[in-house]
Amino acid sequence: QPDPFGFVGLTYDDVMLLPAHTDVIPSEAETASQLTRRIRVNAPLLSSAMDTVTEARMAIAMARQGGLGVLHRNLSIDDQAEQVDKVKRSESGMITNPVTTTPDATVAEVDALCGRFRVSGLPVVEGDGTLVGIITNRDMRFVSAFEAPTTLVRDVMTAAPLVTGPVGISQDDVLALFAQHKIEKLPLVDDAGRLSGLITVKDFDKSEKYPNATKDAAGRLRVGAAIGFFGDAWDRAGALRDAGVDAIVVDTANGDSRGVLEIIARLKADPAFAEVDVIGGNVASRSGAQALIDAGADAVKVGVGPGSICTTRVVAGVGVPQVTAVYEASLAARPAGVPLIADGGLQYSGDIAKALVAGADTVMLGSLLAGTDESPGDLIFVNGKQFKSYRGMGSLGALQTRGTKTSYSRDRYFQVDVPSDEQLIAEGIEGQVPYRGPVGSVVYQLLGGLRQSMFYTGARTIDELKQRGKFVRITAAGLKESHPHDIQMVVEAPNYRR
Ligand code: RVP
Repeated sequence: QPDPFGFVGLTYDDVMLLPAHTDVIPSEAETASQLTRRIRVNAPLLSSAMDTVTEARMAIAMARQGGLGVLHRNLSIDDQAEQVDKVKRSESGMITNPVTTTPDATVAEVDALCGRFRVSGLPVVEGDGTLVGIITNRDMRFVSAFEAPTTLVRDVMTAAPLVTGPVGISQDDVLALFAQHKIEKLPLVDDAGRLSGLITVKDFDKSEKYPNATKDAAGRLRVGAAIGFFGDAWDRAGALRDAGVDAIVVDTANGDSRGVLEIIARLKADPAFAEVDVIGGNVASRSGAQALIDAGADAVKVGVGPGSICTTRVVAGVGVPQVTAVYEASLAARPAGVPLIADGGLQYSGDIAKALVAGADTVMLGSLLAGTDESPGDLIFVNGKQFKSYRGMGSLGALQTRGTKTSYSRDRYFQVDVPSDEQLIAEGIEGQVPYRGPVGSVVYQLLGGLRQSMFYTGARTIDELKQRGKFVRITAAGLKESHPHDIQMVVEAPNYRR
């Protein structure tokens, strides 16, 4: 290296965006951006694949807000696939593969299924899939808890002939049938009378409530899920695909490595995964991004060490401050037309615009979302204040949690051959973050902040922001001036915490 100290690494707190002439007001700014080569999102926000951040509930909330959740992989393959399934079933124009029951099941069994999938009723089918009835709350209302285990579905269901629709029915026709027959569920059947889908009134309500939701072509919420590269990672990828995952994230601390590049290339070459986008990471250099692009990644995730819970930069002494890392990676990604995800290290809404101007297309958030209602885990009370726990996937606790015998958080840090738990080298810590209420209000503030950035820089779209945005480098004095100073805060702001 000819000039080892000439290469300076900068992060969010080192830079500021310059104001520029504007004729855009914040409410006109459009926040849609490219997540992968094929997937577009209305909000450029992802939730981290961490066991204190993203399970089905978070993924549903993020997709409804127009972003995307990436399900963590510190759990068994079946459990992770079930989480994908939950998201895909949660809201849909049409449920293509509805949960069903049979005439000989008991009301107690139906009740259990309804609870598990959070639905209020089930179509009843016979062996070959022929629709013979429907059973909903209305049919079960007068069956007591004592009778439920012995009462058969056939005796209480609403039996055929039912109001049904053909596959491909239009939204307007569905609404007309709901109104005309005062029903809330419309089973769809093929010419032979076999059940081929279900549309519920609840899904229409939700579509109106979440107009920006990230949805697939069938109207189902989109979801991402993490895999590793070691052991049964390939089986995990297959199970996630079968459950309907939209994007697989090969989620490691060092994406520019043989195992990661190989599994990405294998996924991209296999026609069985043609419908699934593959995101690779993490890297923090131009050459690292180029390696993932050459392997075929549909998006590249950037970040080595910026995470709030991450100790890689002190334990290993390795990493690149995040704004420089994103910029360097963009030198490879932009000419290739591959979107970049800036992962970790964001503390305030203003950091989103900085990441996008540096070259990212979306950002991934851990600590900013870990304190919300939708993250896994309970509220913790300390001195009357509310917190939720948050830990790095490289923390000792996370490394010791096994997803399956051969795939777990450990391969994120390439420590699959460590003989005992005592010999693990942690690269993260365990802690807690302040409780922040529902994801909806956090995302609202984050997107609101981004719209203000777009207003100040005169950008109507994210593309314009990326083109027009210009940086100024600031000093420690500048940073001090940027934050509130010479005052004691007495009222909590919804979007600012020191
Ligand atoms: P942050 O948003 O700053 O909390 O960072 C979250 C990111 O940190 C994750 O998306 C992931 O890339 C990274 N991470 C997760 N675990 C660890 C660790 O234990 N070092 N780092």
